Amino acid sequence: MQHKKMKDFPEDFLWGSASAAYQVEGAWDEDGKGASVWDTFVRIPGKTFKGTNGDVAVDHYHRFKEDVALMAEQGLKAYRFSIAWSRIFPHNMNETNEKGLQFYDDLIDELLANQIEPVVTLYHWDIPQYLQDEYLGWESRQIIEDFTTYAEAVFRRYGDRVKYWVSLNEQNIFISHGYMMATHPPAVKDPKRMYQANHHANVANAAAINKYRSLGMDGQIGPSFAYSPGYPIDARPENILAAENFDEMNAYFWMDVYAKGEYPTAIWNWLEENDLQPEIRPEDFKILKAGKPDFMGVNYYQTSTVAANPLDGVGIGTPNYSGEKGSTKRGGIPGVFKEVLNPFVEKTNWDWVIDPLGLRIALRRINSRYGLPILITENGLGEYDKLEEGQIHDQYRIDYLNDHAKAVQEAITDGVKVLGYCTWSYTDLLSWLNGYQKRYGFVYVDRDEESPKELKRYKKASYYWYKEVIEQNGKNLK
Ligand code: BGP
Repeated sequence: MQHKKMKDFPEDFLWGSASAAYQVEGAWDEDGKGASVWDTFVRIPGKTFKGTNGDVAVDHYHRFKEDVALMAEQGLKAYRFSIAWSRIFPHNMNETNEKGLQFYDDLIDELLANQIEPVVTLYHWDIPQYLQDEYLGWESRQIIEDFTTYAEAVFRRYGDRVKYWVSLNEQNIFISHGYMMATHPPAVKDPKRMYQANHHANVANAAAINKYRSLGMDGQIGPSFAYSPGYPIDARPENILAAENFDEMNAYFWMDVYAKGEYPTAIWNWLEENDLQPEIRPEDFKILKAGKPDFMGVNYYQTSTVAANPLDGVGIGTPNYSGEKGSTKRGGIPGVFKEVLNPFVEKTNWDWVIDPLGLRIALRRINSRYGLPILITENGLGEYDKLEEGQIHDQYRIDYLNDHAKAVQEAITDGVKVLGYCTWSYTDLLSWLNGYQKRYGFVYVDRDEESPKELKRYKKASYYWYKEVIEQNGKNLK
């Protein structure tokens, strides 16, 4: 629908930006930190772009004051970051590491001193390596207890100051990449194991939310889901059904569990038919149903366009991790759907679809299906940036963010409750599989795959643009 008049962004709207521990901190083995699965995975030859790792990343661990000062100058209202579990419990689940705890105390205090709301992610993919070694991490039910223990420790430590918590970041991504595509740790290709690990992650997520509630803390908690709404390629009924399949299997399969504590019927049925259903204990549904989040966190980058795929049709595809436009090989699930090219939308150099209206559609669908408030926990453009005489003219990023923020305003005008908008990312950082050349930040960090150089920070054109958006509470969006 088209509106005659747009609603304003709410006065307390969280104009934010985001990062994740492994992608920014560096200091991978300092101050008592233990190894995470990512510290190990990046050392396997051929796993990441040009063998890049987060050993130094953008050295946020040592430079967080400089980074927060840049946020403050920009007027940022919220900063979403994640805690590295292996800084808090480096060697086992019985002993915490005071220096690791202190780092996040200092970061949170620095943010609050600058009127920046901390939005804290408990888990952004970096499970301690010893839990992987001891019992295969997410594949064991023991993870439910251990994740809850870790969550409780950080709730108790920071809960007086942190009012927004993200439980799991993109469970759909770390599970599918970790256990189906083998592109993330633990690099397994086994759908049966994937669905079991995924079920444990669901229960762990709900158990952490339940723990938060039981502590009676004053704040909000929810997961961040990577939602790519599905479009049918055309109006042929079989393609409409393929799009339904896509959304049920790739989105509602997770979000229904978060919001309703149930698996969608058609997908559960498909799992049983293929003998892929996870083992579930009767008490799991009690935990899942009680663990309904306060908000749905959404990481939105793109939409997916799909068509019908026969039982002998295409399987898993190959994403573009090189930045060579057009190198993606689209895949699908035989008998369910296949991804196809949408001729109506632009793409980035990494073949990610640019579709701002898709964000409004995503917000509308979540609102209709779950009736939960939404916190946009990531949205941004990964591109090559050029540093020219100390300046970065990233007009393409300004256009991208402007159009997406405008789509958020349209969704708000549609009646969707949106708590905030966190761009990905604040500074440039390590892109898990794409090295340092795929940049997302408002702040350029001068380093590349070959060398961390001096890690000098430069404000991009988009930094100044977002400053104005925040000042005017979105009134200057075009
Ligand atoms: C999300 C992750 C982020 C970030 C972002 C961009 O899936 O939560 O951590 O990396 O995507 O992805 P990429 O770095 O692959 O371009």
